[in-house]
Amino acid sequence: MKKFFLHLTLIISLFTISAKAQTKISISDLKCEMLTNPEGIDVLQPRLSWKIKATINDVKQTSYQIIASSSLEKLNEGNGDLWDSGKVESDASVNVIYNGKKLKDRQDVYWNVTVFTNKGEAQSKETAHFSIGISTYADWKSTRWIGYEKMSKGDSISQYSRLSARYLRKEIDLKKKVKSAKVYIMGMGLYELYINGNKIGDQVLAPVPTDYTKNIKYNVFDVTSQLKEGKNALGTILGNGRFFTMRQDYKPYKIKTFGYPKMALQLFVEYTDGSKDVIRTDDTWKITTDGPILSNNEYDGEEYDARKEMKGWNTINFDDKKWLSAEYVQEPGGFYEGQMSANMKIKGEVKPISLTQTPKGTCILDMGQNMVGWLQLKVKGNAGDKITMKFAESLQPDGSLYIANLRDAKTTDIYTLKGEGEEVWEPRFIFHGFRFVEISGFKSKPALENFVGKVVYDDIQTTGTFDSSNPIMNQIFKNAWWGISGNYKGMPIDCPQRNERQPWLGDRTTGAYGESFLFDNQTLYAKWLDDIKNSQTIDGGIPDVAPAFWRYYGDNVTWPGTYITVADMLYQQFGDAKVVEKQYPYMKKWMDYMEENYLVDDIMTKDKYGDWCVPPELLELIRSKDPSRLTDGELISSAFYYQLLNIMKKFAIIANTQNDIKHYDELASRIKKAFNAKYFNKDKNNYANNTVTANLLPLTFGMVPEELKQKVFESLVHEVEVTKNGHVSTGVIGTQFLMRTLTNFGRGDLAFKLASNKTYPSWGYMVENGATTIWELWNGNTADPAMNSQNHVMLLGDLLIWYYENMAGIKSNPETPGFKQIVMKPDFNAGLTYVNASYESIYGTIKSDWKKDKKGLVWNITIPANTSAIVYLPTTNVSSITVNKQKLTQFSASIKTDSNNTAVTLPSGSYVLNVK
Ligand code: RAM
Repeated sequence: MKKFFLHLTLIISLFTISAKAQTKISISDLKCEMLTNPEGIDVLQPRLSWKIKATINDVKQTSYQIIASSSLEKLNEGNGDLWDSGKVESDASVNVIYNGKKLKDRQDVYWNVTVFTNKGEAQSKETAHFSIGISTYADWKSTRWIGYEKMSKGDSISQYSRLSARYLRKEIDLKKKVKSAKVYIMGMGLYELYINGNKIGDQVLAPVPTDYTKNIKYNVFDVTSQLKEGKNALGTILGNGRFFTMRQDYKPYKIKTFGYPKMALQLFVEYTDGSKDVIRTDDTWKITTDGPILSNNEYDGEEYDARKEMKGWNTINFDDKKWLSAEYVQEPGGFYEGQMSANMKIKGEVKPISLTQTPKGTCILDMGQNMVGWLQLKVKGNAGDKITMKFAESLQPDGSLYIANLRDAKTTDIYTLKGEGEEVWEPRFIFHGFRFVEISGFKSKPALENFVGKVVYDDIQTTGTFDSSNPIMNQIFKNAWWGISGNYKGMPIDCPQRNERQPWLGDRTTGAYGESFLFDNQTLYAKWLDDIKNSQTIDGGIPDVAPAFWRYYGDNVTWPGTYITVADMLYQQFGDAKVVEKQYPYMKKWMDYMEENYLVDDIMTKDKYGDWCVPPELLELIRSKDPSRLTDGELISSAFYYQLLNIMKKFAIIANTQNDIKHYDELASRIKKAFNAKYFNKDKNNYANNTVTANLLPLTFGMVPEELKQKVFESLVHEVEVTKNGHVSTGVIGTQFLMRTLTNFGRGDLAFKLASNKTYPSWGYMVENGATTIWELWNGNTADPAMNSQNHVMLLGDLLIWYYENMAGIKSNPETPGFKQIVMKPDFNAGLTYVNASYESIYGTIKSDWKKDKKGLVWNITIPANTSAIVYLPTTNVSSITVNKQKLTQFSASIKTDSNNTAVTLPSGSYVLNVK
């Protein structure tokens, strides 16, 4: 009797656990190759990922089963005609490689997954879908590139080149009922696509820019619902983007040009009876340059004459007799690739906060935020009235626009009215970086309601939130968010406002890593690494700007080295080993090239930018000339190269080229030796001229002999704390490591001082002086305008990494990349009294919310399902710690203490930790 009872209990409790679990576990996000646009995937073995969400603690995946089908019907029937993985015993829930039937070009794949966990099983609620792109050139061969390779009235090639947008159209007759249809478009530089008058997709400024002589991205859209049996109209508008870049014709040697805008498109239609049709660009398409977009140029702005609108141009039965036949034009030259990263989108709106009349009779509009995008205009008036909008980041003391720092960019949009009641307009092929707009042409004073700011950046998710007890740090975080997002333009650019806007490598060396906490930037940076690879010279050289729209092939370590550090970021933060394998041969080639050409007596002798943009001796300078502020270039390049060798050692294991390790190892120890011999001052325990950067680099990279580390650190601290009175003295190089190294060596309080400073030079000084983004220069409010953008992200250094890893305590364990295990070790004593932060990792949301007062510490944390965390509590008194109101000692067996902390490994779930 007794036995039976026991048995029964067991069954019941088992049953309750699994029944509970069934309702509490779900799979929220299914992802394939981390794509935003799941059409036109460019790999035949995509990686599949899913996130398990659970409201119960301690959920670990034990196995999974993926079903992939060629149609939704088949998938719903459980028929995995492409792939049924069977039940695979594995805890892998991210980057699982598709291993089913060989996928064909343009094939649709529908998939779902069932996960089995220690707490029950769950099936994905959503169905994921992707389609394969076009892998062969043969498929495109009979599709012709078309365009119009001449200038029209009003166009010019000059310092401020002008070119009117191209409008193209084609009517097609579909004889039968459409079952499915996909369109593949390469519209260079920028395109908008319409079918029967409707815009296809919500992307703007598409596609992402590349060096079009190397590779060209096509976009894919499912347009089944847009087409009907009978006549249909296809229409496109082509803008200049980075293709027609004849602007600044005074520097032809520097700025790469590609020619006039052009396009290639193919539309694949399948009818309900199974037959198929392909519509391709050819010379039966019609073209005109005589539309309303008179000029469109990223730097100078867009001009639009609404009187020239061609009503119905993108619908059927439009009279296009006056249009020309499209010309066959040359292919741009690059390979055709499916675009795997996000296009830009209008991601938000900003309402202006004030409108002030100027003595000139114009108005100054204040958006209240330095933003990137454009202004939507609402206006009533007569045909021919002109509204002019000039964009700038700040104002002069007299209230007029400050435009000196834009250099020769005109940043002006002009709208000419058609005079038909209320007219609403916004540009299509340009963007501006601005807070203020000077508006002229209104007959009477406009109202705030006439304008809306459109915030434009890559369509990627914001993944991080951060709030703390320090208002300055919180405002810096917001400014960083605006700066980073605004400079995501299908590639990371340096600034969005002046006549530059280039993807400079050195601005992102460590920045990309900090940014990855705020944005899901995986596909953006994976694409950028391809841009960098494609810009490599035959010898192995990597430029400072990639795509190399500006030709800077000067060779140095710090800017090109970003190629390697960004790959490392993708590995650490997203667990992306595939990107490392892919880029490895080219990274190695560059490392070898630098070694062969510039390593002399084990010192890397080539540097170009030094510690770029240190706070200068005079507030109006851009660059310091004072030798005591500058760090030796060869010291910087040697230390950096040493660090890159260490990353390459790790990569060699991932890429399975282990023979390289020995070489990297030997070279690294030679460089370390030569470096210490050359730069270490034995008598003073510091390096070279004792700048912060000179001491910081060898300390951070592990080049300082063990027994001297503490002494060198003391030299560094003395410089920061005493000589510089608790202020930064570093530029783009040193600032990348400053905050973490101070904290890791036990001076989190000094790092906190730097982060919360309001006096010059500091990030807080920017905030105090009205910055709503991050400046290019520490002295951005006083420096020479020749190089002084108010929206640059490079001086962030490692600040954001420090916010997350050291203040919130959200860090991926380097042993388990991609946050499979999280290290939660906030520095509770640095100076903050609370932090509330979250990060959406590839496994799910990580939260850290702590508060410290006289009564002790309360810390709420969330660890995503299928991960774990090592959690550090700032006490050695284990009995003072509770977890969910239970004594820690009763809660967990995996407790370790060191001289300051108690560490416990916790499985997934939400916990309230208390230290009394
Ligand atoms: C300037 C830009 C950029 C920087 C280069 C070296 O043109 O500000 O950010 O990387 O210089």
